[in-house]
Amino acid sequence: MTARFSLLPLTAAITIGLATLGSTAQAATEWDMPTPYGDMTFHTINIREFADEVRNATDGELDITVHANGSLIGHAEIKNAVRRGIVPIGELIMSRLANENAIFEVDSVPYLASSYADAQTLWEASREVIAEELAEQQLRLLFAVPWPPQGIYTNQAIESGDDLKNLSMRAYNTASERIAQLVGAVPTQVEVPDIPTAFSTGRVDAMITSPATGADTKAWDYLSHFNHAQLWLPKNMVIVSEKAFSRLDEATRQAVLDAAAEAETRGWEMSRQETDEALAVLKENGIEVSEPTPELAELLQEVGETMTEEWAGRAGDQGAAILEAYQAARD
Ligand code: PCA
Repeated sequence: MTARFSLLPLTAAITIGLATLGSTAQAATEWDMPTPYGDMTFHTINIREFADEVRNATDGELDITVHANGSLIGHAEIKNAVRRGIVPIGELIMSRLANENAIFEVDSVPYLASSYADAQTLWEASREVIAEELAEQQLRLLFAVPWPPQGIYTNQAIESGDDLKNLSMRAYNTASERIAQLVGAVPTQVEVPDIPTAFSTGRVDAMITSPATGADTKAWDYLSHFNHAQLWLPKNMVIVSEKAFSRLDEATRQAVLDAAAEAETRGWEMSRQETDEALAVLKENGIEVSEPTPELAELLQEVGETMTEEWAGRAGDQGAAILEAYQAARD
């Protein structure tokens, strides 16, 4: 008994001694990074690779842990959590901030930029304005990567707009909500992790998203058709709190910026590849993949024009400047 009591302080002394020794080296900075999206999503794979690169480049001095699936912080809260310093860094879809400023949803206007080349040009034309807008909230934009082109999942073939009327359509931002309204469907916002339940409980019977998210959520379990309408390519962005960033030493800041630039280039490439791969997975699992019929294409073009006008009205001078730069770069 006595021996045991006398051993305890000794163990504690050794532990304290080791901790003191260790503290001569600078303690690593640990950052938690929430994302709303799942482990298997290419975006999540890409940001984990970003975290690995930062860890390697800084010899473990900056250790970023990615928390997928909205497990740490829900999508609606991620931006404010970074702004308030609850977490230093996070990923979210840019267009989720549309109600703060319409420029954040410039990448979700139907047919404004629906190929990778145009999406890239639009990003170059809008990046600075968007980064400035975030900087006003002490947020630094690190990088942005698009989802594959958005299409429409249903349980029957869509020949014309009539087939979309009154469907209860899952949406994820104001643009997907608006397009649903304009084709006569009824939009319901549902986050990706909640998609399977929303279908199995009958809350929704159609959805707007990418081949990637359809494959990730096993759309074939509850849907039969995908219309590859290629409406727009919405982007995820990674933002860091300026306060947390400025606390890093110079070399670590540079390592973050370098890894961010690489993550952006890599992510765009992953997204392109994912489009083809996910379309193949959908087909393999029995989803009928088709392009819009001429009637549907015409309707979606009209809806696109309406939404472009509505967006330009909301986005004001900043929006006009983005459109001008975009058109000039395309000509
Ligand atoms: N997947 C995400 C955003 C766009 C996409 O392709 C979603 O469906 O919410």
